[in-house]
Amino acid sequence: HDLGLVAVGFSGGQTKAGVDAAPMALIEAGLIQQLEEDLDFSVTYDGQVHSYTDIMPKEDPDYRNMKKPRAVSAVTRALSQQVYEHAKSGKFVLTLGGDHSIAIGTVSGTAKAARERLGKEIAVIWVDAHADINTPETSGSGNIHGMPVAFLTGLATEKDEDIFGWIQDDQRINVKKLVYIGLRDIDRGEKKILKEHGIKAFSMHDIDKHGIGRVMDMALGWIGSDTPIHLSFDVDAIDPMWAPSTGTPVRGGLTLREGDFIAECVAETGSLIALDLVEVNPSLDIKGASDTVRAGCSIVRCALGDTLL
Ligand code: DIR
Ligand code: MN
Ligand code: MN
Ligand code: MN
Repeated sequence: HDLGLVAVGFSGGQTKAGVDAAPMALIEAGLIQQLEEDLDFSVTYDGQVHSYTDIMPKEDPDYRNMKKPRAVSAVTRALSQQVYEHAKSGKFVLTLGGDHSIAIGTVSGTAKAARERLGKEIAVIWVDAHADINTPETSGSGNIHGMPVAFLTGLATEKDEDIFGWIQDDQRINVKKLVYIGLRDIDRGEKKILKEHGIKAFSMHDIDKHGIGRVMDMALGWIGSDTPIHLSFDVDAIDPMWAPSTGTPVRGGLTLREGDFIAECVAETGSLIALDLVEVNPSLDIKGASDTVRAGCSIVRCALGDTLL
């Protein structure tokens, strides 16, 4: 099987430096080798960690409360095209971030490719402590990594082509085909959005109540078989006990095994077409950086079909 790898060294969707160093840390930990030698993937990789310096705007003042809107827009627009091209040629697309704003690029790319190749709407499984569904108006921080789902679902739109106006209908996703797992830090405005639009969400409370096994049955049952799945995995879904090196850690998260189990269950469906691994920041909690990188590599391997037995 063929896999297209995109390494995105971008941190502009939030304010902490260092998340741009994650792709190199994951690759140096042996991730590509593990995919090729242990899991038999044929990996297409241009050998670069993209930082998109050539397309960075010279000036980028706040707009509608968003920080660095033109930079995030330009990077995700270019990334969307890269992901689209891999997916269009039938490759599984693995994107290593970077902060979670990059999912505007990855999901829009696979959504469009799946419509063209398979004639289908994709489902998105968003594994995260956060819902990342703020609109520019509901966001308290102005950080775009808290907004990607709003732009991808069309809950947030903008005419200016340089500020996400490039996103077309065929690059968007259906709120009914979105499922969250691991939520535990949701803003007031986000709660309202989730409720109003009937968005399927499994919080840590649901995992405590039912166990991760039943939660995965319910999550995958909601999506149904025969639907291509894009898994967007924010490492902060994992408890900081195991993945401390991330920008916005939240206690009370998934165990290391629950994180891997989610990825294993999605892999078992045979419908996974793309995976994002985001928000690993090796410069935060230096002592925990190698654990966090190992957790990230493990999630990727599990999502790509690695099994315990
Ligand atoms: C918060 C935090 N909801 C925001 N979001 C984070 O800034 O919109 N997302 N950390 O990953
Ligand atoms: Mn996130
Ligand atoms: Mn998060
Ligand atoms: Mn975050």
